[in-house]
Amino acid sequence: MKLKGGEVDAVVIGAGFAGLYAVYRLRQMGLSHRAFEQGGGVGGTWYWNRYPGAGSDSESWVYSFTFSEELEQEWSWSCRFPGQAEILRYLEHVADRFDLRRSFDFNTRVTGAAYDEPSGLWTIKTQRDDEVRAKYLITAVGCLSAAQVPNIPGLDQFKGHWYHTGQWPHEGVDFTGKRVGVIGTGSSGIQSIPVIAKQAQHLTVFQRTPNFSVPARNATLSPERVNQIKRDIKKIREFCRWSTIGQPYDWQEAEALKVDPEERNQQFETAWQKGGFEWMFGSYRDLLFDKKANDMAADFVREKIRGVVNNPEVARKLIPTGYPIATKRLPLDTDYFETFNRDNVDLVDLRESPIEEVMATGLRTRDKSYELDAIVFATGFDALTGPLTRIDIRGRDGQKLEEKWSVGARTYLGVSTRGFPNMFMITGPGSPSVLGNMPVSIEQHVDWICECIAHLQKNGASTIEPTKDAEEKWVAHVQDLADATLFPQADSWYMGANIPGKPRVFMPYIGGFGTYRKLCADIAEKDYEGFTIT
Ligand code: NA7
Repeated sequence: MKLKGGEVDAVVIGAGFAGLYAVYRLRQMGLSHRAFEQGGGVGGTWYWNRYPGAGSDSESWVYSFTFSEELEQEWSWSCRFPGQAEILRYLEHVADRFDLRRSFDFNTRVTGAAYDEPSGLWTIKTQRDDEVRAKYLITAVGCLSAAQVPNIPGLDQFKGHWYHTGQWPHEGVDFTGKRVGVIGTGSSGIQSIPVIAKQAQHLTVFQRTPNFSVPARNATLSPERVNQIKRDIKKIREFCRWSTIGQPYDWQEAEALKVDPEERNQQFETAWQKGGFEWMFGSYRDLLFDKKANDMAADFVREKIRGVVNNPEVARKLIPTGYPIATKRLPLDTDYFETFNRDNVDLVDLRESPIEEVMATGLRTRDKSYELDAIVFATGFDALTGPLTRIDIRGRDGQKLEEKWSVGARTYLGVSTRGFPNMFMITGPGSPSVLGNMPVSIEQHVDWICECIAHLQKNGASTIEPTKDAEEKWVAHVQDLADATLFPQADSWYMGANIPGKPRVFMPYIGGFGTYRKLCADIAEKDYEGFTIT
């Protein structure tokens, strides 16, 4: 076994937004550290998700770091919702500007991390047989990084090429003249389908659950708009930090059920024309709590779909029913529903006719065979827990994280889990993370973790971990908050429902970014209430 790194204060896993900022802060604190990244470069999500149409659904000027005023003022975004290439360029710029790359070993997958009780150190191992010991283990592995390819019989016989959106070839894929099948209509499917349709000879969309989607209305930013944003950025950022989903807007005081129908429709329509998440999350405050209110928003979108899709039978198949709007992650789109009016696009409803097998030449559902040259799996991820349980993480007494979480993720604040001392999870399950603007969540977590580590170092403490009581209460609290909403009514990846056999538990904290931020700060203030520090 090579002892490449020896012993350091902290090991960071991942080089996305979270890993980059964690390394930046650790360096500032003067703590020795090593960081590992499976990919060949920085970027995390934006390194891997290179599928056509991939991009952020948060506005560019808030989907970025706030820790450096210079960085914020120097960097200019080209448009409202930046694409993958631009975000990756940004993260590469951040890595270079702050000289962060030298902390990372790239192309290095962490395979395991084990806590050693006598020494109080973690031993981290990689697929290259590196071994490094660290007092603190910081996971920056992302929430949606464990790609999920469904186990469809026959995939190995397929003679064409197949791809998962989250593991897209770096050289790109040319679908010109090809018959392409896309499986999945979540955000990745909805972003990629319109782009693939324009290139492919023919596109067949295999849809299991129809999705609601709101127009993004992406647009380039004029120099005047960029300057205005830069002038106001401090105020905008502060608003995001304390808002419900880390965005520059929030729920209104008004409730859908209490305003008159004309006013309500007018408001929905105005926001629809503006585009973006604000249509939902800057709207009536009862939309995710009251089914009747939610139905009003859902019906508005259903009507829009009917209005756009020419063929009524196709429209019927595309119209979501059976779950409240936005309880599955709401996608933003550019001409998604319009794409089904193209002559070269067909829709297959898998609820009527499920996929039975992949053949050498395509795909067969119960009723029909489809000849395909390429298959795109836009089938999502083992969200939140997957990126962590795919690493062999073992805490006290050799307990496996995967085993501990076999009944559902158990954390305190989504940042720590009992039995795994000094392990900090950036945006882990039980934190708000995926319910809003990720960089806002990430910065808050990294800052909190680093301040916690500084506190431990200052006090000569050797370990920190949650008490049994605090963890149990947090798990129950996360569940109670979710149960007060409509979210548990959908088979979503928030609920683990997309992974066969995964416990059906709502994973993120839904009490709001601002509330959570305050809670974390109060806990730190009260000498890390709910944690045992030795
Ligand atoms: P999602 O949102 O999990 O979407 C996956 C899609 O793939 C969804 O439509 C699924 O249908 C479908 N799916 C999954 N497994 C199958 C099988 N076995 N057969 C047919 N269809 C299937 O993943 P995305 O990558 O689009 O988005 C992930 C997040 O990334 C996104 O929410 C943003 O936060 C960024 P289902 O709805 O489960 O019936």
